[in-house]
Amino acid sequence: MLEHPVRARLVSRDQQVVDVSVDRGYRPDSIRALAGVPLRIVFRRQDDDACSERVVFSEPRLTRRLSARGTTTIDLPALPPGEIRFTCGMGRYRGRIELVAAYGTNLGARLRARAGRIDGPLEKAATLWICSLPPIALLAVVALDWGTAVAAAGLALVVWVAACLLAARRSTRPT
Ligand SMILES: [Cu+2]
Repeated sequence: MLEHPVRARLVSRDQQVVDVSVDRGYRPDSIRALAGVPLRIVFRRQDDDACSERVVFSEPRLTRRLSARGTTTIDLPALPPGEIRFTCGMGRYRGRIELVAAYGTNLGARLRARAGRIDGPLEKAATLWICSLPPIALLAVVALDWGTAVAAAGLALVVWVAACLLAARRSTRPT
């Protein structure tokens, strides 16, 4: 089963490392790492299962024998963004590595960055409105009924559009 991805540790500008324990499956079985930076995977085998003896990578295609009850280091070169899958010899145990160009920031920072790139007042108003929906929904759950929440959302939309149009007019007015 896929768990929440574990990030590889960036130990230097050109080396990232992740430890994977092998015990009738891989833990973690979902890894996130940076594209363009060589990745070292240290497999630590903790079972005698014949299944765990070999690990097969999809990209680059390679097969390695994992030493019994010890560690095996596999170095992957710098790779482009994408997904690498690794399995045991028979494909029963599975893991994946997601190679990303950069680690995502939190949702708030992404929304702010997006809002900063929006030009038109109507687009800005729409974005602000969408951002104000979660608190309105929360308010509806806590205090109001859904009819009031819809009215509040509608009112918020009108207010945002009016405010953004006003702000746009003010900023384009010659001084
Ligand atoms: Cu197997």
